[in-house]
Amino acid sequence: MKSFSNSLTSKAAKVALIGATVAAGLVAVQTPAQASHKCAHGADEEICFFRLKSYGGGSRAFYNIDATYKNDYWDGTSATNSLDNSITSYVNYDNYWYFKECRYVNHDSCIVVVPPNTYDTNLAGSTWGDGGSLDNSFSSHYKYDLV
Ligand SMILES: [Ca+2]
Ligand SMILES: [Ca+2]
Repeated sequence: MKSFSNSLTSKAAKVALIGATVAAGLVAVQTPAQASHKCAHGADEEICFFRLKSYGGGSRAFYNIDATYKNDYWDGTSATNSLDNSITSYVNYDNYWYFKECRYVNHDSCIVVVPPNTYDTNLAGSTWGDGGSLDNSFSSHYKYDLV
C-alpha cells in the first residue's frame, strides 16, 4: 500500500510540474518583445508617435494596448533609443478608438485621453496634473471605446 501511495504522489507531482511548465510557456507568448510597428502616416486603427514636435524625428505606431515603450524603438532601427520618455507629438488616425497615455510603464498614472482623429503637434505645451510637462514623458497606453 505504501508503494501505491508513493506512486500516486509521484504522478500528481509530475502533473503539477507539467502544468507549471505550460503556464510559464503561455506567459512567455503573451509578452512579445515589442508591439509597435512602422508608422503608416494615415492608416486607420493606429496611433502614430513622433520623437520631435510637428511630427519630426523618428516615428512609431501601435494598433493595440502597450504596457511599456521601453522595448519599442524609433522607426524600429535602434536598440538603444526607445519611445519611453521621448515622445513629443502624435496623431491618432483611428476613427473609433480612444487611447489613454500613461506617465509610467505598466499603465501607471494614465491621465491623457486621446480621442479618435485627434493630434498634438507639441506636447511641451501641456502638463500633467502636478505641472510636469507631457513632453518626453509618455511610457505606456491603454486603448478603449466609450461603450
Ligand atoms: Ca512595448
Ligand atoms: Ca514616463
